[in-house]
Amino acid sequence: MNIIPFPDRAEWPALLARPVQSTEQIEAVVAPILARVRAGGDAALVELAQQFDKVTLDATQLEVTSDVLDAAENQLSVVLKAAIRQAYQNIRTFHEAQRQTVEKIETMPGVTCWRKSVGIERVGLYIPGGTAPLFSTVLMLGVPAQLAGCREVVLCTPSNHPAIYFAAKLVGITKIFRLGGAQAIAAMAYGTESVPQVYKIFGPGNQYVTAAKMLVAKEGVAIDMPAGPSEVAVYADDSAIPAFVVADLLSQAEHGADSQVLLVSTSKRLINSVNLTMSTQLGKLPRRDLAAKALENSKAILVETHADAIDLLNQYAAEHLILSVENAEAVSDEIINAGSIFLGNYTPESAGDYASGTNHTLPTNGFARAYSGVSLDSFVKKITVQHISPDGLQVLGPVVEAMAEAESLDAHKRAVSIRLASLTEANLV
Ligand code: HSO
Ligand code: ZN
Repeated sequence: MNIIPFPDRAEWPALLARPVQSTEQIEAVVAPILARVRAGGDAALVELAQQFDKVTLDATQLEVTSDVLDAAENQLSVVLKAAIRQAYQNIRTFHEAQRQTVEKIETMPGVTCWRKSVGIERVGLYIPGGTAPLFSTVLMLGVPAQLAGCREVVLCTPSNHPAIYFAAKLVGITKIFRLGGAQAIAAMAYGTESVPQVYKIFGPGNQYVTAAKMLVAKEGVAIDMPAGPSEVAVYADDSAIPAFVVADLLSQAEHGADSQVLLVSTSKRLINSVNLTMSTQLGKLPRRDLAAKALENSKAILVETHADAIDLLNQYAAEHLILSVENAEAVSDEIINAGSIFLGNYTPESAGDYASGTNHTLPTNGFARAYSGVSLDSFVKKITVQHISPDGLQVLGPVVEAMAEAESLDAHKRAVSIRLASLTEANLV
């Protein structure tokens, strides 16, 4: 790791900056793909699968059949299936508790307002292919979609890993398409003969997938959030166990060469032991080349005081923040910017990545300053409802009339006055 002792506050922004990705070049590649799918539908998807993924399909093979989905179960070990079922249960329990009960609020006598949650009717989930089959992400997106009551949930993935199919079945997804890359996003955004059009698209992906999501978002399709490379920051003191810290840093680093890994401490001793232990653990990893690349850009920052550490971490706004410090829960109260926080020596990020119950789709790239991770809320819209009784309008009406008149919006005023007049007439009779 690159050890940075006591950097000046003026140096922090540069130290904490994420690599900037030029989106223009990627968008120039992605925009024509979107246009091709929009114009050509399934036929374009078939051509693009051949061109980019070297997969020969005809249009009838885009959708994964129920036989293939059912067969997935027999291809997995009993242990893995039990693990996936347990993770499913925990994620369900945590997200179920996010349901809010509808509360009718009387703001003035006879004036009642409330908000109801309705699942987004059609949503699309994208699960990338690549070296790690992210079936855990199927649970993280599929569970809240299921709980929200989304009527149609479509999944696109270029992977045919049986655990992806098994997880999809658990969360009740039945429409799965063998589609990857920007063309998968286009298919869900515009709809084709076989892929249903959706209103919101979720899920991770490479720069092309992210660019495609950003482009369709400009056209009015909602997206979960712009995804950047995954990140972890660990704040550790002398109560931390260096080997655990190393393991956590490496668990993030193995995601990809562009993963962001940051260690912050007031203890020189801790930073030195982490640094010494790193190579031993790294050497044992099958994905050590990727992890080593990510570590080239990693930083271990030594700070003077606890207050400095907190300020620095709040400035960085990590996707994942591990607090391996004494009184971790009290320290977490001082954190105002982070996607998800992990407390103490026995709470690895991996637990949240897979199975504790929290969602692992989280804001990267500093977005944690203003965005939350995916939750049940991400899959619902909230519709406000109100009812005003005749007595209610008598008290609220004059308020609205005065404001409408001052905004010079006479028709607004009349919509109230006409009713108030009718009530007065009714009273006179
Ligand atoms: N750390 C990733 C999620 C993940 N890890 C999936 C393993 N599988 C982004 O939060
Ligand atoms: Zn992970």
